[in-house]
Amino acid sequence: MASINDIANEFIREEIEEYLEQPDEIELTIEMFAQATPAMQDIAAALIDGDHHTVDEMTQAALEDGTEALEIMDDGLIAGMGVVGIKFRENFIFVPEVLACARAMKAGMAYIEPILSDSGIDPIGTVIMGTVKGDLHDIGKNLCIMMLRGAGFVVHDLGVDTSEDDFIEAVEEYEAPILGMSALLTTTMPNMGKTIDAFIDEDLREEVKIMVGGAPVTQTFADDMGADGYGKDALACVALAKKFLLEPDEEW
Ligand code: B12
Repeated sequence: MASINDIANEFIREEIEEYLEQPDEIELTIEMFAQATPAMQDIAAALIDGDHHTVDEMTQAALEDGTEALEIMDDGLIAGMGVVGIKFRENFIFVPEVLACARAMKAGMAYIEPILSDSGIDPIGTVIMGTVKGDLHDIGKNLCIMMLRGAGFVVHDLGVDTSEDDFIEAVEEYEAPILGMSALLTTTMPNMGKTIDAFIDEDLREEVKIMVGGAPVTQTFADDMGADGYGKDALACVALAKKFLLEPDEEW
């Protein structure tokens, strides 16, 4: 088991000591950062600090040094956002600070995106992705889109606050066999179920495989609302989309 002294970055050590209270979260966070390189820890620290200029420069430098885009995304950007999420939940920081962190995340993702989205292979299928109605969170959805494009999918991004009708229209217009919905709020999660019901009402449910995700979503919730699959992260999102395509008749 790693200890806090295995983390090279002093700012991150202080953040963990000052803001994290739940033992399991402390343990997981220490494990996560202890296995990350000092350069990735520095990116995470700058993101937690909401410093988009530094995240921008460090991401570029890490790529130039030969670090894999996926490592920067996981060990730098997503790891940093994990700490931001805990501080926000515990009311140590508020929306303006989180927006600064989200801006820093986007500054890093701007370099990662073209790399992860460039599959260099022929398109393998079409996916419609959007964040559900009432929900403005798009960072996780955008990561999924990046990874799907990198795996060879053509993705039509409907953005945030997407209504049931917009999802239906897009699936019909692009004849997409796969739809992915993202939700980050417990209050907007039911809109995934409402969208699935709308597909049933329009007699289109059999035409499309529906996957769902987002921090509060669980496999049980996905099953209860009648989704075809749930993915916990962007890699799982790609794996699901591939399964839907290759084995469309399987139960998920
Ligand atoms: C950044 C953030 C914001 C930013 C969003 C910026 C943006 N452009 O997205 C801002 C500041 C705007 C914001 C606003 C609000 N937020 Co907010 N936010 C967050 C925060 C800190 C991080 C979310 C994030 O980006 N995570 C990083 C990404 C990479 O993770 P992810 O989204 O989970 O995505 C991954 C997986 O879930 C999965 N995935 C995601 N989508 C999909 C889809 C499919 C199909 C699949 C298979 C997988 C998949 O793959 C992704 C990549 O690995 C979370 C905390 C948290 N723990 O999640 C709170 C959080 C979601 N927010 C919260 C709240 C309350 C709000 C506000 C209501 C605050 C307010 N008082 O105004 C508003 C709501 C605005 C709205 N109508 O949507 C709460 C929700 C609580 C709840 N029970 O519902 C949280 C949990 C914070 C908390 N209190 O703990 N927020």
